[in-house]
Amino acid sequence: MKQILIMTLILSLVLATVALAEPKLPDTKDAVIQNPVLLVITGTLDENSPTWDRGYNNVDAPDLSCNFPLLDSLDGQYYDVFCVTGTDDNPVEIIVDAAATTVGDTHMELYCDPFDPMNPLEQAVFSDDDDGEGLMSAFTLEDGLVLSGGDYWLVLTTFSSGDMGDFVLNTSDNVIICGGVAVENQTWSHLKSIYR
Ligand SMILES: [Ca+2]
Ligand SMILES: [Ca+2]
Repeated sequence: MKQILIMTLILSLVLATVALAEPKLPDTKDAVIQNPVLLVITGTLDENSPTWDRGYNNVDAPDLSCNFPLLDSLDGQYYDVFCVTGTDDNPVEIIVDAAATTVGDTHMELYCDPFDPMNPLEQAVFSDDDDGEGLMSAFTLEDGLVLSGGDYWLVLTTFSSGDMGDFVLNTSDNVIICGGVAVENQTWSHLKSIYR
């Protein structure tokens, strides 16, 4: 009887460990941007960045009703967040520029407004780990993500906690910063000061 109890305990611990671990799927996609780039978003993740407990789900189907099924994952990643919206009813592209990014393994989420980093599994529209070049993240044309319905919050974060570096996101020409700010010849810090 005692042996059965110990075996049950061990099995429970193994199952709990499995449930907490996010699977790293084989990297079968290496998307690069197809449409002209209008908006370039840059940033840095380091010890000055906020942290959150990001979710994940490798389903390639955005949910514009804000119920994308994010699952609990590893905790404590640095993140940055940007308000974006779409200018037409065509799918958008938001793709990490692998050549210009020094973060080793990016993760990207999109949320409806409001976005609450303390409740990272709520309000989600989409998520991606590795659909860009190598381990970079990408929302691709094939994903069918249309952002004409209002303001959304784009989160750029890392796969693991402690990862740092610079990142560059290219977006197709139908993505703008919330409020319709003209982006040409603007620095990102200036744009942030407008909507924050
Ligand atoms: Ca990744
Ligand atoms: Ca990839």
